Order: sequence, then structure tokens, then C-alpha cells
Amino acid sequence: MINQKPKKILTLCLIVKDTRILLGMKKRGFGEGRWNGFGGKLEQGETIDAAARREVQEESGITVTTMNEVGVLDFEFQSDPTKLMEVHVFKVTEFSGEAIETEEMKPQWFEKNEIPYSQMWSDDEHWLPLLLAGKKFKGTFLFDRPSDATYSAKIISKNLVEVQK
Ligand code: 6U4
Repeated sequence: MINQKPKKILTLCLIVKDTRILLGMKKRGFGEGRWNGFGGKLEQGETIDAAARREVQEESGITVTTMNEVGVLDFEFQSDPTKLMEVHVFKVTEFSGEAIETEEMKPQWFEKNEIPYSQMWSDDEHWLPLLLAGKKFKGTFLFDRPSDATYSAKIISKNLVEVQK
């Protein structure tokens, strides 16, 4: 089939409460050494919604009560054109439990005006302000190669738009 590349579907959840946002320092795996939302791959037979809730629980110890899907982001990499990620972004607004450090993540609350963008994926500064402003969005980012603890992925091209629904 022409132009049909298999995309890996992932979730990414941002927990927001009053003036603060909860981020996790990724301790291992993809994006290691960066502050990130909570999320990951879908398990066999799992819905995107269920996967998002499970990942938040596993990575932060928090149980989601209310969340909304606010965006879909496609990530592509020049270093590996076969690596295509479709990331479903959720804003979590109600939850129970306290954030705890897990094997994968070290969670920390940040004031919304002190978000550590320089230690996050370079796309985040473009769409996270939209999420915090209650907007919805979709976008595509082409990176040179994946970020890790010592390298911040460079955006080669991007297309980000607000959507109504
Ligand atoms: P395993 O199971 O260890 O291979 P791991 O490599 O830890 O998984 P994964 O795939 O579970 O990672 O999750 C990657 C997480 O990173 C997802 O929540 C999506 C998120 N993510 C990927 N690209 C991102 C980007 N450009 N900006 C961002 N988050 C991104 O903010």
C-alpha cells in the first residue's frame, strides 16, 4: 500500500490542579532524562482511554477520575523514517491519590509559569500552553532524532493547529 506507514499509538497525560502541573522525570526508556507527561503504549486489546488511565496509575500512583482528550500529535524522525508515533494527549483535571516515585518516573509539581521547557521534549513548549489555556489541537512534528538525557531533539518542521472539537 502506498503511503500507509504503521503508526505506533501512544498516550500522554498531563495532570493539572489549580496553578500547578504534575510532570514526571523519565528514569528510563524513550525520552529518558526529561520531564514529561505520563503515558505509553497500548496493551493488547486496550482502548486508548484505558491505556491512558493505566499509565498514569503505573507511572505516578495517581488514579484518574476525570480526563479529556485535548490533542493528537504525530511525531516523525529523520533518523528513522519507519518510527511513526501518534500520541493522544489528555488533560487530567480530577484525580485521587498522591504522586509517588515509581520505577519509571519521578513526579514533581511545577507552577504553570515555571514549566521546565528546556528539560522537556522541544515540541512541548508549542502545544502545552494550548492545553493549559483549555484549547484543543492537532499537529505533526518532524524531529532530527529522539531526545534523551543529553540530547534535545531538534524540530525540523512542524504543523500545529487548534481544533474546535
Ligand atoms: P518501553 O515499554 O520501556 O519501551 P518507553 O520507551 O519507556 O516504553 P513509552 O513508549 O512507554 O516509552 O512512552 C513514551 C512516552 O513519551 C509516551 O507517553 C509519549 C511520550 N512522548 C513521545 N514523544 C514525545 C514528544 N515528542 N513529546 C512529549 N512526549 C512524548 O511531550
